[in-house]
Amino acid sequence: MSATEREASEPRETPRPDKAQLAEYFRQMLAIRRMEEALAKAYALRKFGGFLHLYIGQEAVAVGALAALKPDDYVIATYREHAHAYAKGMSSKAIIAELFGKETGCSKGLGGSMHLFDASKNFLGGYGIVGGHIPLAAGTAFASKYRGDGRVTLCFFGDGSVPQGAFHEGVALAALWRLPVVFICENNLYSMGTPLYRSLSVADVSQKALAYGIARDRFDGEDVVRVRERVSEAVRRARNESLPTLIEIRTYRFRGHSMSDAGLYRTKEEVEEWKKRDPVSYGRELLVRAKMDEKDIVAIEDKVQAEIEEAVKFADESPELAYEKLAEFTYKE
Ligand SMILES: Cc1ncc(C[n+]2csc(CCOP(=O)(O)OP(=O)(O)O)c2C)c(N)n1
Ligand SMILES: [Mg+2]
Repeated sequence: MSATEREASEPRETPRPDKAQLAEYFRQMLAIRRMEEALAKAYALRKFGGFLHLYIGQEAVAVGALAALKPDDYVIATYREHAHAYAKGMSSKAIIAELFGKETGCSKGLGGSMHLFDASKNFLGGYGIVGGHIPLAAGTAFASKYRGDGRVTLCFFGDGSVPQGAFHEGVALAALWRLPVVFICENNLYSMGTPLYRSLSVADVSQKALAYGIARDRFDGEDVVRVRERVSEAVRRARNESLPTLIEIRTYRFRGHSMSDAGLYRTKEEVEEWKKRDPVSYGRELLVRAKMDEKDIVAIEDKVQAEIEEAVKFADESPELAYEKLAEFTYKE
């Protein structure tokens, strides 16, 4: 099926985005791409250490899915969460400074790459334990239902979470208690160096929804508009009917699992094949098709470039947290 045929056969309850919305999705995806490229460069220069898991190649998933939300809704994600944090409205300055271990970072430089967090934006992390945050998403959704605040929780995790007990516990409770949560499995075909077929007996992750009697969906994630439309349906179900959905979005990371991955478990040809479906290039293509002037697209690209350069400079020049303050944020007085 061609991309156009696929688009034609897809549901249309969510209105097609206008040119300004398409431009905003492209801007966000490009900013995330440039931010992570800058982070990779800084890591190579040893400006910071620890873990760094890049999202490059998957941008349309976070941007499209979060475009389906209201600002008050909750988002919770894994250690590959820079994109989700940015799309939830956290600044590139707060994110980059956090990775650089600076006081101006969103977690005062004490959390780092895997622990981005901003309560004011209802972005609840950043979790390093595979699958460990899935029951937490059931918890925030329970809180929303209990309080009647009308919020939806979006929970992102990888294919590696699905065989974990915590995944099944979280989804089972969400189903039983009819919680307003959307579980999004970003199936990038690998958990570290382990291909899907070695970790899951059923390749179609969305089928796990059948066991719990909840709605499911499954589609490819390179088109930001498709992601927004399909996730919007699940968000509506959560908000209007207080029912959970499990969505599997097939995607691919272009880089290694983390910075220390030599990538010996997959071929160069496979990676190149997936790069032809680059979500950022596709987002630009959508703008061309919407007849946006080339100079206006270039203006977005220039603005993004300037934003990221300024954010890196800001992070470079920011101070580290004073030694005496370290415990202030670790223990409650
Ligand atoms: C409970 C647990 N087991 C093992 C690990 C080590 N680990 C870190 S990432 C990862 C792979 C997870 O893959 P996936 O869920 O597919 O996400 P992806 O990295 O592909 O985005 C593993 C096994 C961990 N962090 N937590
Ligand atoms: Mg994976």
